[in-house]
Amino acid sequence: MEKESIINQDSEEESIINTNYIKEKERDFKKLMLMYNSALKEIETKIQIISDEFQMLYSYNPIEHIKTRIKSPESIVKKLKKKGYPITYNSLVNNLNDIAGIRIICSFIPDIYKMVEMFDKSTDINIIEKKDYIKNPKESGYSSYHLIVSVPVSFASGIMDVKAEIQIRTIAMDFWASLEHKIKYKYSEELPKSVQKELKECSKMANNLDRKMSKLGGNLIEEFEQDMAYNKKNKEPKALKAGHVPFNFKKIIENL
Ligand code: 0O2
Repeated sequence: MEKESIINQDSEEESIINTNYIKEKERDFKKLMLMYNSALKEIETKIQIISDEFQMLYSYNPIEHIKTRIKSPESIVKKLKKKGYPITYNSLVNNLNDIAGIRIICSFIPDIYKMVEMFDKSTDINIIEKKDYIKNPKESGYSSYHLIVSVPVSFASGIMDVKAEIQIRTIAMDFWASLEHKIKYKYSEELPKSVQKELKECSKMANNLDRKMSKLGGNLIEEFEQDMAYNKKNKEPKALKAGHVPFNFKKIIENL
């Protein structure tokens, strides 16, 4: 099914540069939101499966919590205007990747990369773009790992690929980003330079805290994988760290 068929064709001339456009075409907007909401449900289920798989494989769940959101009409219009795109439904579908957003909060930094690896292996989620703002933080100090993805969603009228943005970050990164977002709201104009500087300082502090905690926590998943590789090579059990449950797929399959 063509993307345009779920929403009415709207010429660029027809567009009205304010939120009234969305209000006037409420029915189309509802259809769009149904599409993005369905994509969110699909992705959430997939993340839940990845999370269960982690729990089963490593007796460890790197996901602290998950948040989902659909961008508000005001925020959609603001972003389209900011980026100089036309305010139409076609433009919104084609130019914005984060109408549907999922945020995964992980415990430690290595967990984020392990999650990305799991998404890489997933055959149901198609990764369109990866943005590593952990290795390359934004000018503001913002860090997170972003994945722009698409998922096939089944509707009565056919299957459609819907785009979404997955933000993966630690608790410290989320703490900084959430508060920075709130602080930005206090100012109608651009943030004063002094505030920008202090926020950048705070992001460095959050980053140091993250790295220290990650060092203390160690790379729990990697350690477990190393233990497994050692066991395989030496054919004798190596003492596993607390919480690590020896896992033998072959044995489980044989006992089924
Ligand atoms: P909100 O509040 O989530 O609706 P681009 O690749 O530049 O064309 P885009 O979408 O600007 O497209 O990409 P980017 O910058 O990779 O990521 C966008 C989202 O990341 C933002 O969405 C925020 O959620 C988050 N983000 C990026 N930079 C910052 C920052 O400096 N501070 C905070 N707190 N969050 C940030 P929105 O739509 O801008 O906002």
